[in-house]
Amino acid sequence: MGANFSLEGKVALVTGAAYGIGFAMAKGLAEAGASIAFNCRSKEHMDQALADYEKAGIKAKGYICDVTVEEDVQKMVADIEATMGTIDILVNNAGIIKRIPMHEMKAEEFRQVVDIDLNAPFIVSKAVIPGMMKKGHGKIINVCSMMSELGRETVSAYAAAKGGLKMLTKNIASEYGEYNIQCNGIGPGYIATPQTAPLREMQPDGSRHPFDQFIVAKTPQARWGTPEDLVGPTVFLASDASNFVNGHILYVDGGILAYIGKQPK
Ligand code: NAP
Ligand code: GCO
Repeated sequence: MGANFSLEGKVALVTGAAYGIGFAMAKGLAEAGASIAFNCRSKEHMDQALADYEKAGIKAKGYICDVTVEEDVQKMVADIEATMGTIDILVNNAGIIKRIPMHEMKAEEFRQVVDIDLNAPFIVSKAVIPGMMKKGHGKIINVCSMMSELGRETVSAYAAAKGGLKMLTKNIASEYGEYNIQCNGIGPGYIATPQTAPLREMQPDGSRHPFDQFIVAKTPQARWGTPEDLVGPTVFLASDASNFVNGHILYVDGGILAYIGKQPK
């Protein structure tokens, strides 16, 4: 094969990879050959994650570290560099959402979402970029969203943060391309994880949640995505196969952004 998708010998840090999308991405990177470091905030999630990685046959190094705390992130990155080597691949995956009508949202709640979903990718990228510059290569993948492009009711903070993350991606690509660092985004569509579980809850009458039905109708592939749907695109953007792809957002959405929607019957 002409393209090189192997991650043999690479060190990857995936933030928020205790479960959900981050876990699947980290597992996929490990299967392509990378050594994995990851973090999350809670000890309970960490214990479960370490057991899940072990069960998957992956030796992953876990850190309890909140991505919004710059000092802790700097310490985590320094420890990874000292014990595993320079970070070749960073996936800024950790994120939260708050679904609250904007006119009822407290400024503090808005700030918390922006802090985790936008300020933290800045903090973690800032921590790994010097090592990448020194080594002469690096891959940063920011986990964006449909809400990097679209709005909807109740997700003002999330959309503001993910729209900002799209532009941070383009700016990192612009600023560090000359150091052979590629920064791209992955924009997942609607993916079945704990974050979206409330949108898929069965109704008391046994019917599917209206939002669940709406998303299936809105997606040409007529289903929710799975975290595993994101693995191929992640490995591609982490590997030498994408060495001239920079500042791009790869939407992995089953076609949502291409589709005007089904005509009413
Ligand atoms: P999830 O199931 O809620 O998992 C989030 C992960 O991030 C957990 O491991 C969580 O662990 C960690 N985390 C949250 N805040 C953190 C912080 N401050 N510091 C460190 N770790 C933190 O979410 P997901 O659905 O997998 O989503 C992952 C990413 O994809 C997010 O950026 C999300 O916005 C984005 N996304 C999701 C979808 C979707 O449909 N699910 C679609 C597009 C984009 P702890 O709680 O232990 O910290
Ligand atoms: C929501 C969802 C989304 C998705 C995702 C779409 O409430 O609309 O949670 O925002 O999780 O980010 O790409």
